[in-house]
Amino acid sequence: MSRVLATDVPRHVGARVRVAGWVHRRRELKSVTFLVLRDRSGLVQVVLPEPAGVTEESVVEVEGLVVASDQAPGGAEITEPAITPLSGPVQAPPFDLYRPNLSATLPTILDNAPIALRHPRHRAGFAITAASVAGYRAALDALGFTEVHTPKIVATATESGANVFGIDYFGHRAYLAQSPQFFKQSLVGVFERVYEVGPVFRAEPHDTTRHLAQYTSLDAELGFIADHRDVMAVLREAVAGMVGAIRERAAESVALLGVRLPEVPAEIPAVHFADALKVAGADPDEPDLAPADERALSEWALRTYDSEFLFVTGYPMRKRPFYTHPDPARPQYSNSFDLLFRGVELVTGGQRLHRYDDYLAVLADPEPYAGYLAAFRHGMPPHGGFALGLERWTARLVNAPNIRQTTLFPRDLHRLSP
Ligand code: AMO
Repeated sequence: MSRVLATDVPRHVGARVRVAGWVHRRRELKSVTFLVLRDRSGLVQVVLPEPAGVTEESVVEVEGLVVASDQAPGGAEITEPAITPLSGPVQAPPFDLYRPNLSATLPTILDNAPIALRHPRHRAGFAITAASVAGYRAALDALGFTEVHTPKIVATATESGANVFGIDYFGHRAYLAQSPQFFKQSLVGVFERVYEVGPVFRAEPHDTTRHLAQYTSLDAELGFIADHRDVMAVLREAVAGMVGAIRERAAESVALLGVRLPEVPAEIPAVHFADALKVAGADPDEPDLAPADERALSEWALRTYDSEFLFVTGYPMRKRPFYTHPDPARPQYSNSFDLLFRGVELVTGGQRLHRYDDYLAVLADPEPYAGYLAAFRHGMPPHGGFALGLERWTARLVNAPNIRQTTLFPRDLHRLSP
């Protein structure tokens, strides 16, 4: 008899089925025992006339008859079960997984991540993450992008030297990649349009609710652009694809968590950095936006444009990495952008320098960048790209106050395990 998923059981009323999963909850009453079984699809109730002899989180196979029941989740339950234990836990779980919410602090939850993640609400956030990535891939595939996989052990820092992890590489100094920036640019010279979904590493010395030492970066880079606005248009499609895929593939998780999915405007509103400072009431000489400014700008975009997304364009050149293309009309500003979503910076991107001589002009010592500059020696089109922080995205969607809640196994200043 082939295995039926828990949530499909109600479609088999009157028939015998075989299900398999974890004992989510065990309730022994005087003359009856209820087991709730959990598998990847959800929950199903099993009813026995005697004590079950299996503890919570035991892994079992159950064969039995499906009967309709108004009281059971999904409207049906399994009766007359034959239960085959596959493995028994050696220890009770550190918290009751059947309660609507885990009653434990975040550090305890993270210390016990392999078990805490089994909780339906915790798992649901990661189903939304997975759907988001599927939507990202589908949207960019449809726009002619090629998915690439680039090295994570690299010879030079890409963003700034400040937060790079150094490693010993066969006796040489090497680094964990802070971003696939140089590779994705080089690969525009090959494929014109590339994207990557992969880990990046930042030695973040600050303990914040939105920074990790390792996170998942959704990168893209495309050639033959007029300026950064062409990149912003692609990003809009990618984000719309992510929201669409969540709606299609993670509807149950969205419902379970009460997630309100955002509308992605056909054209996401944009404000220039100089105006953004005014809107946020910040000092006009500030070279960057503070987190409080980003929150103020998001509120303003919601009020003014009814949009939960806002582009801030034209950040000052002095705050952007060396590969950034200046705004030809106002060279102290750049052809770059951030995308704010629900009060935080979700994406950074922009147009890049694409002429070899422009790189020689901005790099004091081009020698360490020889590998990167090879592409530019041999002709590169005007190009640009962006990177979206995946864990931040899900955190904003599910309204998690801490990015660690939407990271399976977070890495930060204090945490390297599990
Ligand atoms: P940037 O460094 O701004 O840009 O990173 C892009 C996006 O990644 C997310 N992010 C983080 N998420 C979790 N923990 C961190 N420590 C962290 N740092 C950044 C944010 C951010 O918007 N190469 C450029 C991108 C480009 O221009 O294509 C870059 O890496 O959501």
